[in-house]
Amino acid sequence: MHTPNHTTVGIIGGGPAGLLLARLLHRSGVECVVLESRDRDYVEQRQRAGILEQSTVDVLRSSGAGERLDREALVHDGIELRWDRRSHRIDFPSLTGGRRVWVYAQTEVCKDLIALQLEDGAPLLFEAHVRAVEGADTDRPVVHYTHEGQDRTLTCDYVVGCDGFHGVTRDAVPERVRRTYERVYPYSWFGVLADVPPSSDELVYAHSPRGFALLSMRSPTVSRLYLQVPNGTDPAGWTDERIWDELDARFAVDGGWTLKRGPITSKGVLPMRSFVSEPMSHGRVFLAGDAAHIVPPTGAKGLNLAAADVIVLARAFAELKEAGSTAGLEAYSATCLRRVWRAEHFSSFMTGTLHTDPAQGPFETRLQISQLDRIAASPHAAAELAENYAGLPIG
Ligand code: RFL
Ligand code: PHB
Repeated sequence: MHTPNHTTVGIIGGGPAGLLLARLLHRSGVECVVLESRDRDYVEQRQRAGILEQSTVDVLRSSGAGERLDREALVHDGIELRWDRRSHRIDFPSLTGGRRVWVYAQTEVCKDLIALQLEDGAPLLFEAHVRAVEGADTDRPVVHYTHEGQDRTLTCDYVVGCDGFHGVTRDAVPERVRRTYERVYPYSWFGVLADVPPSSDELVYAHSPRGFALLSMRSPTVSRLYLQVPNGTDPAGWTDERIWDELDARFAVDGGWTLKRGPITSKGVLPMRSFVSEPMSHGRVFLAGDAAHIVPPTGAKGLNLAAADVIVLARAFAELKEAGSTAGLEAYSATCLRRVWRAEHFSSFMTGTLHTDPAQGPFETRLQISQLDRIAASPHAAAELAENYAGLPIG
């Protein structure tokens, strides 16, 4: 592939944020190049998010990436909460004026966006590792990267860092203006994929004396399950039988319910973090998605926040092209941070309400139970959860 040495928008990272941004810019006629350090297979197979909000689905559809999603995604109108051997269903449409969520894995979103981009989109280079972004304060920021064993540069009018939490673009925002906010949780999620139909039609979030558990799914025949485990847990110490026994114990509910067991095809442990880096732009460099913020996965917000960022940014670039106005770009950081902090609060609330902190005593556990009882008893409390989970409209 011809590798350009100048572009309007240089996009670092070909995860969901970078790929969706490239799609939206391409649709508005704004030139861009995507540099992704991994190979295509890796990006398409990386197991991560599973839940899409209405506004994420809307943008995928309007950008032409909704065809397979509309055929294969599972539409969910609610989630189930379990605690104290009881359960309560949160109904999204009735509590939110008709909003719902879609179960469609991040792997599938990436596959759809990559296929479209390679068919008719802007250049997308795999195995192009960005080493540094320089000149955020100038009108020609430069991206230094390595591709096919050669050191190259890409000069840009603007650079967008969609390179995730471990990316390099955040370093282009000078220390003197950067503020970071962070919380690392004293537990991790042990996630497994299993070749067995999901044991429930909807996701089940369970609080239990043994710790949190989540039942999710990838398709009518594949289940995705998570267990709270101590940080540093080695998956090798967990046989399939031990995993199923532990899940069984944590999902236990009065009135009978059976967890279907099947062969486990993948296991992985992920640490949990809340993180925000402000501002989300400096000069001509912008940050989007996990490059700027991380949420713990209990609220299913990470991928949706990444999509919301790039929707705002793509609009701002379209406004620049059509009207010559930089107002949208200047407002980008403040606009996104309002939604980011709402999602940080909600994700932290869901995490704190459903997990067992190793340092927590019986008093804190009673507070969690009281909070869950309140959600079951009050449509107002339930609506607060439902609105946040199903996603607020993008302003
Ligand atoms: P990504 O997906 O990390 O992509 C960043 C890309 O940048 C590349 N990169 C570089 N490329 C070039 N040069 C460099 N120097 C580079 N450094 C990095 C990387 O290879 C990668 O391809 O960030 P992005 O696009 O911002 O997307 C964010 C989402 O991936 C993330 O927020 C979600 O997966 C979070 N999340 C969930 N979000 C939801 O909305 N709903 C969920 O149900 C949900 N479940 C989850 C999750 C995250 C999880 N993990 C593993 C953290 C479940 C899990 C288990
Ligand atoms: C998932 O299916 O991977 C998933 C679903 C909901 C969450 C987190 C992860 O809150």
